[in-house]
Amino acid sequence: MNATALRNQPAWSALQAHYATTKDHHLKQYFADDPTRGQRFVAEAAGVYLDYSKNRINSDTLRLLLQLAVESGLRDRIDAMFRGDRINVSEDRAVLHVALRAPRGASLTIGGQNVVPGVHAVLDRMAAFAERLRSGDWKGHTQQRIRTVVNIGIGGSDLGPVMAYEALKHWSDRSLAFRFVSNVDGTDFLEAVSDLDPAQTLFIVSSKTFTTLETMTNANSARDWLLAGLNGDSAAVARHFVAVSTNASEVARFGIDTDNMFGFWDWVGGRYSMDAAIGLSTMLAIGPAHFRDMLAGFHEMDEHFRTAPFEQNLPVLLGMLTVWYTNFFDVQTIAVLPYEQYLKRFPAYLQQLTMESNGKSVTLDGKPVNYATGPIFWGEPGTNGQHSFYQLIHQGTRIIPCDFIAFLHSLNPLGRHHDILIANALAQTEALAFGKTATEVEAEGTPTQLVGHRVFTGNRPSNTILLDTLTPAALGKLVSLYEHSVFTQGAIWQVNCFDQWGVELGKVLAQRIVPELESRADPMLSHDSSTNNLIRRYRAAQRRD
Ligand code: G6Q
Repeated sequence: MNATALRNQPAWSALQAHYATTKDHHLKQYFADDPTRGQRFVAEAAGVYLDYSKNRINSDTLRLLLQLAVESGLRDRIDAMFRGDRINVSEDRAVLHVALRAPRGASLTIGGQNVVPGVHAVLDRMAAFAERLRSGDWKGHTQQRIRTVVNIGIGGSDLGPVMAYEALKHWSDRSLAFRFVSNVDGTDFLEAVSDLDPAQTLFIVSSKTFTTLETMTNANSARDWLLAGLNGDSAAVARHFVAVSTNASEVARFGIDTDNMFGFWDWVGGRYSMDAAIGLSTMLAIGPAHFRDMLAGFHEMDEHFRTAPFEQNLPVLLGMLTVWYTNFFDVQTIAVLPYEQYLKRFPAYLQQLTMESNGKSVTLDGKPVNYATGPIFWGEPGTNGQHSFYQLIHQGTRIIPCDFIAFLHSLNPLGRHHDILIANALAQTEALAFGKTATEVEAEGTPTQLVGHRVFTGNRPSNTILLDTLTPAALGKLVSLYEHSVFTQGAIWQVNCFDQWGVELGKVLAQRIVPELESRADPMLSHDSSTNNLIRRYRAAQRRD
């Protein structure tokens, strides 16, 4: 199927016609017409409850969206991924992050080779290391116990680990501290280590390629900082550095003992690697047993995605709703609003997952798309966002579909806090959907000149995603839910969710300008006049002119 073919799908045309006739239908009316709507437009699997009734859809919308999924070959795409086909066509790679959470004894193959035993071999090595470090058996160069772990990585080698650490802090060993350094801005590194004792610090250099400029710059500074604090004894590196990478030779060149390297594979994309060895910091924090619980949660949602009929399939439903808003309502952004403080980095994590995966404008065969693809994802935890940007969601001119994520039980029960938190989440979805009419505002005694300001048009869509408690398994389910929702969207748009040429570009471009900023001699500049001028201005400030 080529790009034009998507727009020629019978379901696509039917959805266009359906949109034209239903686009102004108000959620208030949908709910009035069907008092059971709030129980009908729901789905539950793997302990995740999805209420999608407050979306601008009816049964026909749903039927047509699922028909579009069928016509777009979503089933084949799912099967191809789980079969280990090289579905990352632009990099000629299989995409098998689902194998990272397959139980011991399962079989997922690439080119006839079962990759699951290799996955568990690495998990076992990680677990052995984690036990040693957590028990204090692993000592630093001066025989002191490690008290702080600093993960150095960026993008997929940072956002997953930091999100998971924050999300699962409740389950972590509080006698160990964790820091995450990603930015090449020296402030990030210096602030992270300013109060640390090198003798008690372990660095994890997390880099799939082990060539990423930011990570290697930070890793080199970390090595200098360590050696400066430990009398320059380079033997210390082996006790204070471990690596997570696919590139053993570069790891060895850096001076890290490859016995302390934890590998993964080219069939794991960076943004899909938090449950591979890139999750080493997570395992050190929460311990191997909890880490395995997290993997089991991922796996449960993977199996649901792989096997459940589309109409009950949570990732498919979430993904197709995103397609509905993106391609028919011309929605530009989607807000993700966790009512759970521990998920404060979840929106940042999701930004990479969603936008690096589906921010594409050519199809799998390299042809330009003639429809919109990945929307912008953003968000903040509730209730904080309510006191800032929710204004625009309630009363602005744009439709911003929202995912409200909440847990039935708090990990930190404290007086009435949780009841108030959840009441806010529910109240927001209600207000967004139903709004407040001028008549209602007037009935409250509002002065006439203020009525317009206080009207809420409503009809603003949202999903509510409820889980029981934020356990490691719950986090795995939630991440897997979004991973497969992204996959579903990508299958409809026929884009490659698994490459990132836009990110690669940045890696190359900076390498060209660095020497031009640093050279002693005046460089021959051949950029545009703006870039040339900015380079000269920087050089002048450094007195290199
Ligand atoms: C993720 C991307 C990107 C990558 C980083 C770090 O899917 O590919 O964010 O994770 O650029 O790359 P390394 O792990 O190779 O340092």
